[in-house]
Amino acid sequence: MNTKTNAKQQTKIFSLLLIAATTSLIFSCGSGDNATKETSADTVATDSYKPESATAVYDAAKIDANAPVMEVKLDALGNSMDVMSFSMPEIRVKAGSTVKIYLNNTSKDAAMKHNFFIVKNGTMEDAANAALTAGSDKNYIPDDKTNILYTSKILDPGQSEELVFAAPPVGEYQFVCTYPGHWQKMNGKFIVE
Ligand SMILES: [Cu+2]
Repeated sequence: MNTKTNAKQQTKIFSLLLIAATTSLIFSCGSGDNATKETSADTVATDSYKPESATAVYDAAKIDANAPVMEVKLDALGNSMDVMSFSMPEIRVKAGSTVKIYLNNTSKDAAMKHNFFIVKNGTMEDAANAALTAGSDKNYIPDDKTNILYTSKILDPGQSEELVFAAPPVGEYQFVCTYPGHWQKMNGKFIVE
């Protein structure tokens, strides 16, 4: 076999490989379930990964009885909209734990009703607007919870409540009161590490 023939054969093999690769690419790029079945196991695993899935499968009510409990004392402070605030700017909890927040509305003014939401980072204003639309009939809890991980009911002045929920997946979130007009002053970082 001389060098010339060898090179020709290599070109032929390369062309065949190229056709095979192109064919597999066409299958990979197909849409729908059928296309997914045609592809290799590796590709299926990649296709099934969705960035949203981490929180989409999160269920605050799914509490593991054996999980460590992290207790947090959080006060809603102030008797007017000018000075109202949460007592902590940041809450840190461990992933896999059960979170117990003792939320105490220390206010005395009738307008100082508060709640506690955990929302995806950067969505607290959207949550507050959606809560406003939901209104008092729905306890200021929006129907669409795409970006909302946890909601509490509204606490009247002087009321307190123990909020118990499973820690969300590792990440940075926001906690916020969505009672109308409160979100800008009543919010903080909720960090799961
Ligand atoms: Cu509030």
